[in-house]
Amino acid sequence: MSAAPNILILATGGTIAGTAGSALKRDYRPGQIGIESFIGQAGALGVAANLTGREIAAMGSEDITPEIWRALHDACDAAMDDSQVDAIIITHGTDTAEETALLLDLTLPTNKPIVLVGAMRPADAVGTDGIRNFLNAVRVASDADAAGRGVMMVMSDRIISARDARKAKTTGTDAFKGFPRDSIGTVTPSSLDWFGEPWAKGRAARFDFPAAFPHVPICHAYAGMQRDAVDCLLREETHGLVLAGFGEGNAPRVIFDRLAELAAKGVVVVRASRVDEGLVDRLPMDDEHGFVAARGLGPAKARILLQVLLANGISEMSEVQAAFDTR
Ligand code: DAS
Repeated sequence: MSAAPNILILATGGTIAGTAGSALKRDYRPGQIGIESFIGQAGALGVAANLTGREIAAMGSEDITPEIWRALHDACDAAMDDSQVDAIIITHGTDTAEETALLLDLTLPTNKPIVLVGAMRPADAVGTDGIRNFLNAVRVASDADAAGRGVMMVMSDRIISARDARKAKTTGTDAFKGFPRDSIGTVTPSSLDWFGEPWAKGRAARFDFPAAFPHVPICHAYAGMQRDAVDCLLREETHGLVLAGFGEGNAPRVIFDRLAELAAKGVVVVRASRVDEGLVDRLPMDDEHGFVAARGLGPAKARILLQVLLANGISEMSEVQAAFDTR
């Protein structure tokens, strides 16, 4: 990487680009500020990187679509082969950032750093976290040791691996947590510490980006649920389902009976948990019924991984389990 790295910024909107128009207003609109504003602010603060912006979308990430995911993926993929680009930053809303991050992590190589960054406060809020998070992302993307760690998220002075990251609070600038690894480094605009060596240096894309995203519903567990809680989610083309179960991926017997019927018909059933944190490990019932244990992935990310696997023609239980076991 040259002394002043060339960083491509792919903007998608979110709160980081949001404005309220008044610091005293409760609501705000995401995706209002162009990426050039951040690039200008970074330049005025003396950041030693050549930043080039490109707008992929200007939206709240709750509205993200497979088409936008594809545009992001293709832009990153092209940048991986472009000798004029050293690293990529994606500005993104925080609501679905963990899903986008994991999807890109699974479908892109690791030869250049890719950093997702967002904010919990709009750009014109008192004490906005956007510009600090952005400068932190530039710091990470500029670092010679950043490649080979897969896609990363930078929020509240922490670097979290895509596989580990999740939004764990509705508000507050420290909304993101990592599990099983809390964070893989810390960063401020003036400092950077990695907790360990890159573990995925030179890794090729593990899976093809889905030509189409298969229908994979999430069945959220609740006390007293009945079979129809599963059945109302199914379509003819449903070949995968994620259970957001109680505790360690648990559910009422009537639900497991229904899921076992589906698994016997070839639907890939992944047991995850509605609980915020913790592993869902394999149990004897998984062997009995052909279920998959989501391990460290929560329901939303388990769904992304299952969609990628199904789209890549992987549906055999042990192969799917291996993908959930592999970091
Ligand atoms: N508006 C939401 C989003 O775009 C929240 C955010 O960005 O933090 O995901």
